[in-house]
Amino acid sequence: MALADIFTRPATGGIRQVTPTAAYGARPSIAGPGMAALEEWVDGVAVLTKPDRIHWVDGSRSENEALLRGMVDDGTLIKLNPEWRPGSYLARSHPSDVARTEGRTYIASEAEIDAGPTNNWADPAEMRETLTGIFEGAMRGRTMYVVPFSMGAVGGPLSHIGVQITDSPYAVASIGIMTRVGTDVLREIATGAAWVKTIHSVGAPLAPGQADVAWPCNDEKYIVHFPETLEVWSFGSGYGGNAILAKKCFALRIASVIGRDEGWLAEHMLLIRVISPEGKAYHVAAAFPSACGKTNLAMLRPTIPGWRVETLGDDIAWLRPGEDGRLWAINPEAGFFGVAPGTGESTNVTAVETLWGNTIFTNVALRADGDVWWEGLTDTPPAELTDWEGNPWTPAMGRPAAHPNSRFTVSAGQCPQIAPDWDAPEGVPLDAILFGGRRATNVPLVVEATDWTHGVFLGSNISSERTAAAEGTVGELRRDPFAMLPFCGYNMADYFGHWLSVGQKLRFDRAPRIFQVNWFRKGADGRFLWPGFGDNARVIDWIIRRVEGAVPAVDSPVGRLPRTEDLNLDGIHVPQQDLDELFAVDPALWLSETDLTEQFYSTFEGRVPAPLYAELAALRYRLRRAQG
Ligand code: GTP
Ligand code: SPV
Ligand code: MN
Repeated sequence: MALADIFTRPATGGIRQVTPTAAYGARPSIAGPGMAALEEWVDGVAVLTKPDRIHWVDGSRSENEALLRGMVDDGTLIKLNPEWRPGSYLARSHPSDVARTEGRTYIASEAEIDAGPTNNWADPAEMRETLTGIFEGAMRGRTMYVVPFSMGAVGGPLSHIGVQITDSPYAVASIGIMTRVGTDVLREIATGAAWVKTIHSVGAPLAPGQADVAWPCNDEKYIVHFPETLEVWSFGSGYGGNAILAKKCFALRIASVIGRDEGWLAEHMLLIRVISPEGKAYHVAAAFPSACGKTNLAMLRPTIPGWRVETLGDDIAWLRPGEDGRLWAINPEAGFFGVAPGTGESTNVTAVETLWGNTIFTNVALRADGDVWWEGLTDTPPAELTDWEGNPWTPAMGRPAAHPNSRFTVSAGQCPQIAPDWDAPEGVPLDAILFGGRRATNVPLVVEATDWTHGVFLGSNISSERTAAAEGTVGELRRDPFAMLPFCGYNMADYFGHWLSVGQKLRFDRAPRIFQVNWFRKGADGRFLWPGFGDNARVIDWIIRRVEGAVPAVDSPVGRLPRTEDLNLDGIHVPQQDLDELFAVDPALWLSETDLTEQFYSTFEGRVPAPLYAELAALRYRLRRAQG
């Protein structure tokens, strides 16, 4: 049967084909005009994938406990020692399934140009054929879970609903932490709320009597988005953004398309409230590429007295112009799926405290006492360790005990500095937006954009050294505009244009100010020039004072820089030479960056908005003038 048939088949047909199997179990007893379409879709997917059982997830505590118990019994999860880490588990993935697979991630839009040169495009009709083939019988021997979830508070004005069908109980438990799951979402669907269809299979059907493995997956992977029909189909991977479809697939790739059509933005951004020594609150969103410091900044503990930060979100923000001319933001998620390595008392003590219990760890190392460890949690590793692959480990082996993209999954509510109103449906009004990346050279610690258009130009030019969060060579520089390169569901040039148009809906004096930051600039000796982490509050402090118009800035060819005397450096020692290097703008090197920008823009074949070309020309003019 072709997938198209599944969606057009009359409800009665689907139900007749599926319900006779008693093992498929009870449907939810919620009635309403929206339920028929949901049940028909679920039935259709069951007909295609042929699971042994269907489980409608209600989001209850007892259900979650049963799910976790089942995964411990079958070896999917290791229960950690409750004395150290109550309610917590370790999952070890297959060594081939450890990060998002961007090469296997597709945008299947009707027209290729709508995916754009930065996405893998697939013809939707052909892709449906392919997916029909590989999903055929893919859930044999397994339970198919139906997980209704809400991104944003259930029923909130900026929120959106999805349903994920999955044969991975690990994904179900993760979605339960990362989103709002359960019966109240189903009630919204029943009353007719729109919802997005997402289907996931690890792609490892079981023959009768065949024993399962701890981490089923398939060498062949497909992570496919249908932007016109608002669907996601993911096959073959159980890991992170490949499997928790609410996150990158829905809340970024699909939501960016919905946002384009409805006049808002779905962004790869953390969200914080910064409270000044005077007690005034500001809201800041920041887009950094994967594994470039969002979770860390989201949980910032300022090292300068008087300042406080409350966490609102650590990975995704949805931004919408309000009637008041401000840009309002929500964090659509409900948990953190954070990078473990590098998370320790000296870098992100808030994360360490958040992880006290009720956490699913994936691919970290296991201590002899049944607790977990990863590089950077403590300076020296504990005596006896089992590495992320389950083998005995010693430092002498010369490789990390935890996988570089090992992660923790934990509820936002467990964060000790979570904002009390973090899940307020209406969100918060933004005062500043930061763009950043991991740049050892060229990019100053902080630069202020001269206006919205210049800010969009800065965002479109973000590039960053690759990290372990996706496949590819770590350290290699790549362009990652708005930190959205792997997450924009449509043509990136149109996305730049959409950013410009959102700016026009804001009141000029109420739009957030835009800044570029770079915590990762290195000296000739290879060490970071800036202490980073809690000391990033010193940069935020300058940004807030700029928002208040309290300090002047220095014009440079690339944007406005702080006067050194305006940076609060009390209590740390950054040598003058390092400061000079942190803010140095080398016109020759920047001119070669502008060539890269031109090259990059040209890949969009005339679609990049003219105002950004004008910014590029103006930047070149300023750089040449600075060169003398
Ligand atoms: P994703 O969840 O993949 O989107 O990553 P993220 O952007 O949330 O990155 P995260 O905050 O987890 O940081 C990734 C790595 O960068 C960790 O190893 C951190 O220790 C390191 N890092 C974060 N902030 C800083 C900083 O200010 N300076 C330096 N040198 N490293 C940092
Ligand atoms: C990222 O890679 O940006 C992540 C992890 O936040 S994942 O959910 O796997 O995309
Ligand atoms: Mn991310």
